[in-house]
Amino acid sequence: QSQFSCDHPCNGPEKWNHANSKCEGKQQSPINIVTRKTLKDERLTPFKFDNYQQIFRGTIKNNGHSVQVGISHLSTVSGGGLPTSYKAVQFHLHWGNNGGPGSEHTIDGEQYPMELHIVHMKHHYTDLTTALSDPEGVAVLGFFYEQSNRANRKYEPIINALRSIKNANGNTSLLPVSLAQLIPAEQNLTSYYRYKGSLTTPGCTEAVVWTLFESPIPLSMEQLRAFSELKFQDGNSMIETYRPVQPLNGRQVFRSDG
Ligand code: SG7
Ligand code: ZN
Repeated sequence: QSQFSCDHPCNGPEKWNHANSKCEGKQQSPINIVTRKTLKDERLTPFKFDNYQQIFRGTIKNNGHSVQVGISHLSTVSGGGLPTSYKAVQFHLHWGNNGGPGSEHTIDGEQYPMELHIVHMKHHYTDLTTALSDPEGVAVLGFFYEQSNRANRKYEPIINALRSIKNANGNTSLLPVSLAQLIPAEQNLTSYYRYKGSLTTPGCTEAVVWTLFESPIPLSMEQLRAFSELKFQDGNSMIETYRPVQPLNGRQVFRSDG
């Protein structure tokens, strides 16, 4: 895989097609989900989350184009119409400018302020590179955020760490946190969308089973704005870290029964 290219602006999505020919593929992500064109699929049953409750002390890193937390304990997801179980590898976020539109996927043209991606790979793989050579090797669980009037206390470990990683390549340890506390309660995760797509950054590999959950995660405006305080590798404000929506090219988007 080619590494993320850091032309100006550093996130430069318009340059990605030139950065890697795979970014011109026919099954790219993100997409706009047109809900009236989605197809209800009985196989999209509830997910089974294993060990999402585990509290861990992760390291959060400003990698120059996003913030990312690696997951070194074993947490897996299965069910949800996935072909097998997948283990969590890392999570990261995409956001806008000071709480403005910033999600990668859009629903009926609506762009949410932020989007969380928990990246998983099939449980029997040991590295992402191998998983990316399998057309269903990676499963990303995507969650939208919505602006709320109240601060979300469950996000304090993440938000508080941001001030220590403003510059690219900065990293700091998180206060104890669990994956479960960062996503909506399990009973609110039965409504979701499913389609086959790609990584949203170069090399744009078409190896991703995408899930977008309907239920958003609330954050206050102040919490959302904290992400815009970060800096890209080139020193500019780390804002609008999303790739624009890509053509569906005839793909069907499915929805669960939830
Ligand atoms: C960010 O998004 C990073 C990448 C991630 C990519 O550039 O978080 O992570 C690593 C390990 O480089 O790529 C393979 C992978 O997870 C694309 O992820 S995304 O499609 O979920 N946005
Ligand atoms: Zn992402």
